[in-house]
Amino acid sequence: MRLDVITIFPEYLAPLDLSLVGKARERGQLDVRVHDLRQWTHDRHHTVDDTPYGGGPGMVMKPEPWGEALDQLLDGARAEGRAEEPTLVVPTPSGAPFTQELAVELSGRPWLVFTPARYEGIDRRVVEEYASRLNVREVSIGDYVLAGGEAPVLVMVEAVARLLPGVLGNAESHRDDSFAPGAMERLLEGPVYTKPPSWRERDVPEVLLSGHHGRVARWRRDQALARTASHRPDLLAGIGSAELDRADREKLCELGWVESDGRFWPPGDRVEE
Ligand code: 6GU
Repeated sequence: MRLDVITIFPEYLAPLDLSLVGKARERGQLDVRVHDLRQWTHDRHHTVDDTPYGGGPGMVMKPEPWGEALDQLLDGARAEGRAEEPTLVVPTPSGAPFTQELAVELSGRPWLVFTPARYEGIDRRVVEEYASRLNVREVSIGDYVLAGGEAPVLVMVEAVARLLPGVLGNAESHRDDSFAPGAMERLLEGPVYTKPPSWRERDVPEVLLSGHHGRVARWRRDQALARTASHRPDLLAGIGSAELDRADREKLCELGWVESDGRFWPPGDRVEE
């Protein structure tokens, strides 16, 4: 997979040399290219921003450097005989949520171009221009505001890279991911333990030492249900009883959830008359 990042802070992307992404690059599984947007400016001050039309606070990124940068990447690839067009990923707090589902979709593309912005964002015409020719995704990583899109790019690249074939040591590692798509496997992962069996008088739960695979699996599922019910009740609310086995239903009842019309609802959610 090829990844391009166009930014006014190329140094911000230095972590892409490290760890999982860095190793994938060394192995040739990822071709990452970080570009300084200012190389596509032509004035002495390498200006990338200007005041917003219509007034208001802050500055807006000018369209011309982005246009020249993107055109050069696209033309260069065409000249090299690359058949595929990139997917353009535009980080913005007003984008659609970045989810595991989107990470999976992006991991199936041959080429992603990220355009992290600073200031109040990029002149709207840039997205319009490229959306007429490319697959463009405007994406937010959560409901909070960051100073720029570089940290979101690091987040998204890590989420995508670990899904590429051969990047994680073993493909099994994806299977239990919280949020990995799959029948009802939208539970948060429960706690994990390793040696020693007792640390500061805190013991590893007995069942994990028991060697009973069935009991271990049931315990883990109960922990996942409890954690999801507590931290992300939205993931469970309205879940159909048919997706739950008897022990799941008992666990949810124990946690105060209420079954009504074949669905489960959080404690305190009034069932309307
Ligand atoms: Cl993608 N950018 C910025 N600036 N803030 C964000 C974000 C993106 N996602 C959440 N907050």
